[in-house]
Amino acid sequence: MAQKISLTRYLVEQQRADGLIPGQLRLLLEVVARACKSISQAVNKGALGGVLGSAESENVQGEIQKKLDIIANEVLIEANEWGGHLAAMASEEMDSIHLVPNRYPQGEYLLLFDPLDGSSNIDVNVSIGTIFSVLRKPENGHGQGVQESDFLQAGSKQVAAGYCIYGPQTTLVLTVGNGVAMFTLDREQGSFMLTQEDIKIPADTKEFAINMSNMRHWDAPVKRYIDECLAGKEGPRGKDFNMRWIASMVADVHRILMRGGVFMYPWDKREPEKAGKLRLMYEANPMSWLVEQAGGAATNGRQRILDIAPTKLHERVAVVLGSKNEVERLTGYHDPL
Ligand code: AHM
Ligand code: MG
Repeated sequence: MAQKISLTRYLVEQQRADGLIPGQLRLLLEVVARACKSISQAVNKGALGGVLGSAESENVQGEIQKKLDIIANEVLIEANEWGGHLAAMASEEMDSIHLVPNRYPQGEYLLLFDPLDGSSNIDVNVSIGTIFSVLRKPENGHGQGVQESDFLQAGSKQVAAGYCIYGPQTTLVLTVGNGVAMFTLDREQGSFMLTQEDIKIPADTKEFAINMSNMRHWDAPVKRYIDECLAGKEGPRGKDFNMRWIASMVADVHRILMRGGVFMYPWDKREPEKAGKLRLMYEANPMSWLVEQAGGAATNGRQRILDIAPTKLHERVAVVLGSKNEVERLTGYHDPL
């Protein structure tokens, strides 16, 4: 039987092989994985752990927080504060950045996360997940400690990105820029074990994911694309399409990494001043990099997501990602920038 490879061993071997993972980054990824294990335990306990339901507070996006949103956020902060690998963190659940307290050594990385994505699925026992993105702290000219502006780097500057999905299995999916690897949590051993390497998304698909209830609010290119899919064999695409919408981006992206598909959360007329629902820095950027590393594509309809220069921490963005040929088709339906 082939030898099983733990996440720890995988990271050590990556560090040795091509230096893609410096020591501090390896420690960071181990700590994030440990935090995800602990979030997975809380998610698993559900009602028995008293973790379900609303926390009756609001985050900076004006969304009601669930108890597990707050628990997951605290787990990630506490796990990452003291190891010396980070300079600061940012989260969907915190208005502003969280600096590593002075009593701990400062590291050279910045960590961004959506501690528990798919919040509307928490109380109904449907897959949810943690999404994370790692940037290097820039050499800043402002001569002060880390500031929010230090986080405002394009997604192409990420040095690691991934997610952990809490579903029938707990699975960590990771890239450090040389492909996408997947690790499944072995609960008896307490470790993430490598279960798939070099994941590839097929360029073509017959499956799309979009919240169809928003159809009347979409822009013409998105309407056209979906209308053509719905027309099936008799329509211009000449094939029947299937639809999935889990309402947890982690679960929808995971399916796309496993078997292809296209995921869309486009701009819509409900809140025209917002570019989209999803957040650029800790949702769209890490997912876009994973998808590109798996041979797929990710745009906001007009532009490659990883090229967008962010202007604020909680910036929103329209998202089209997944199988390359479908993403290119829908992007082609939009007017160029
Ligand atoms: P969240 O981070 O507050 O959970 O919101 C993001 C989620 C995504 O996971 C998912 O794709 C989307 O919101 C679902 O939105 P909707 O309920 O509008 O379909
Ligand atoms: Mg989210």
